[in-house]
Amino acid sequence: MKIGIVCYPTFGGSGVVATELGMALADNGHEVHFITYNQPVRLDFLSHKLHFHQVLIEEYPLFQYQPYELALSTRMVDVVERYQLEVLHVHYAIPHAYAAYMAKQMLLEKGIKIKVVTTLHGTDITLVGSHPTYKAAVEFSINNSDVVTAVSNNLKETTNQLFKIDKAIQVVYNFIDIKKYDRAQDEECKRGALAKSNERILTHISNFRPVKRVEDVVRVFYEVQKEIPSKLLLIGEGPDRVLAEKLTKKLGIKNKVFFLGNSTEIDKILCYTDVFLLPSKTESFGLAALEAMAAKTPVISTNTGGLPEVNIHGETGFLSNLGDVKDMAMNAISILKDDVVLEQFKQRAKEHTKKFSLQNILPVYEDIYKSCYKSK
Ligand code: GMT
Repeated sequence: MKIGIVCYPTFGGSGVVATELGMALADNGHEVHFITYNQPVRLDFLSHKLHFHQVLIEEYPLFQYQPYELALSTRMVDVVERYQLEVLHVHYAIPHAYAAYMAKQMLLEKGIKIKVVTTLHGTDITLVGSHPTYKAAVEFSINNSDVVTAVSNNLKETTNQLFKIDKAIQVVYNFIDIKKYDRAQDEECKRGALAKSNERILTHISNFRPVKRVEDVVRVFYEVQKEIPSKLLLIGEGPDRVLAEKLTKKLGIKNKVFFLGNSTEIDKILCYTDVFLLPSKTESFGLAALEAMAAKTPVISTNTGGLPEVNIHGETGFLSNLGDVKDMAMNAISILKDDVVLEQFKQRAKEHTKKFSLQNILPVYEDIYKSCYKSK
């Protein structure tokens, strides 16, 4: 099939999922066209099956805000027509689903039919999409997509609570290429560069937005390091990084915390990790937690949003109430203090990721595209 993928090309989970999906589809013989404003960060190769079409914005002084949706839908029309695409799969509703609807209408005028699949990722519904500024447009573009998917049951329920949705939302879990993480584990893991042999390593990866509660990460670690010799790795960039840095100074643990910035080698970093921390305010799925588990890392997280569908309490890690730093620290210590317990959690975390393997989820998306094609 010929599939167009529209996403944010950044380190955010929706862009990562879209990019991994596109690469896997191309590997399976489909022709995939990414339509984004930059080459997606995880798109590490292009081929005759994998294309990238940049959305360029004309700066014009009249506009306080450049009309990105117009440029995006125009580019979609152009690429669909030129490469005879059959499906447009847009990740993150805002503004992609809306732009795809416009592209679909413009193409119809030309006698070209295209199907639109919209995947809801989380903040496009919970934090941004339901805001009165966008709500009507988001609701309209969800209802006018041919197929709508959500990355967890919780996100599906939340979408139906927040919007008047008149079509069935299909849950398709996020997925992971487990083999990639196995390869990183097999290679030499240069853990010694970051911690002494008796120290445990805790890691957090995110975009450092307020929803991630990075200060809670630091506070949990503060409690843990009192009992267990350990180091904290913080991966990613974002507005709350400064707050986290300040807090490490205030708590006197600056020399035990490493801020490593954004990375395209998450699999390699995770191979050092003993416990992954994700104390988010909400998380529709928690792709970072799944990536950690694929690298045999138990997860200490909140019990919000879709996290209980990914992290199983007492099995792959632990879930705590939002903000309950003491409970999260106690749970982390209970895993980290004993080699045997740690190994059991590691094994179970890894085992659980099979449910979310690329092999299981890719055919679900392929069936969705096929169903669109049949109903053309
Ligand atoms: O986590 C973020 O803030 C980024 C955001 C995105 O869309 O890139 O992540 C959302 O989508 C991910 C992929 O489906 C999910 O794993 C994240 O849980 C979700 N984030 C939130 O719901 C806060």
